[in-house]
Amino acid sequence: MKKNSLLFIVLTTFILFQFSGCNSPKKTPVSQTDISEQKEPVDLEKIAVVIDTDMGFDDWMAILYVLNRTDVVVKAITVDCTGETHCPVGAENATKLLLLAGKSDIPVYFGNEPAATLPYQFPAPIRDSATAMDVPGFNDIPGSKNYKAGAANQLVTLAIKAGKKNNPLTILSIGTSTNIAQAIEQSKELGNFEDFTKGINMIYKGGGAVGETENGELTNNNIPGNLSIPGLFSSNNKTAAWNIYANAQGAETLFTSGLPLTQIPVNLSDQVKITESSFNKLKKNAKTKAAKFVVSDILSNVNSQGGFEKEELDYWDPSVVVAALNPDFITNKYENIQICVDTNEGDIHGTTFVNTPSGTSTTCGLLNLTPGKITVYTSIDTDKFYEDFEDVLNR
Ligand SMILES: [Ca+2]
Repeated sequence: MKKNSLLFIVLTTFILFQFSGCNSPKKTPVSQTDISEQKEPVDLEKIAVVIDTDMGFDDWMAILYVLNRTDVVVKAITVDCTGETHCPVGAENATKLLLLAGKSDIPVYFGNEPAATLPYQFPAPIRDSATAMDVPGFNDIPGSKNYKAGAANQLVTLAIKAGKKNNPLTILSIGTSTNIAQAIEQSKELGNFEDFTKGINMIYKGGGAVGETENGELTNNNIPGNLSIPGLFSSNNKTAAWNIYANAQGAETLFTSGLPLTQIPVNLSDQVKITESSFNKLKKNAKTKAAKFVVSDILSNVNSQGGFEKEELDYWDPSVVVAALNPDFITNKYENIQICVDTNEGDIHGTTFVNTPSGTSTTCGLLNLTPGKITVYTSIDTDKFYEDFEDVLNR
């Protein structure tokens, strides 16, 4: 943190000096590349991360947590415009979060909304609320224009660059798979998919759901989807979860790409509830701007759901990033799993199925399977989650 802040001050001073007027002495222009070369020694000590987010209320908390991790350097935030937020407002909101965290130097890029995804959008009130980001005090933070279109293109560029420096990226995917799927397609079209792959250490995909365990193996029995939201959305589809459902085709492109992948399904996220007691502890101990923002964020959502007695909120995306960055918190995981995504129309659209080794299920029969072996985290130590989440936010 200290090292990073110092670097930021040095860079900011340097950049301000560059633009401070014509009366500065003549000097050799220093390109953007030279600046990033200067960052190199610091970067190599840290986990290089890109946060791919759809800027929902839980994404905001997850982003602040990642930004506060002293062992992480966030290379970019890519905003997914197919999920909970609308763009480009979602990208501008990301710049406000960065300002709040004192990290305005991190670039923000936003993607697009493919026409094929329109029938599967998140409910309009959720998207409107995520876009308005009406957390008390937040909209007083000045917006910045430090964001651009072209999220997929930037993912390709950043990954190839990271691969060449032998410091491949960890991608925290907490929205739909739209940006990553487009990056995969673009790099294949340009013939540099191999270089793109070299630049990716691991993609942690938050979302989807897995069925019950039998004889120590995952099955497709009773998959706990999360599409139905009381008062907002009802569906006969009981097995799909939103991050996959909202762009099932994109998810399939990711899952079948062969890129290193760890799925963190809602089975894990649902274990970490936003309870009144955990909230009260967080509120009591909140010292930093980040922690105080998270307290306001939770409170405004709980109030809009009729209070703690009625709300059913989980730390969805925070649990994904905490799990991804603390593998020692994981209490149950399955390795070497093959998964397929249902992209057909119908009541199981967007469901992720496991290809059960016993072969009892033909669910994946006609669907495309992951060629590589993926890991699925299904359980987290919730006490460690609450403790770490609070500690890191207060750094
Ligand atoms: Ca999200």
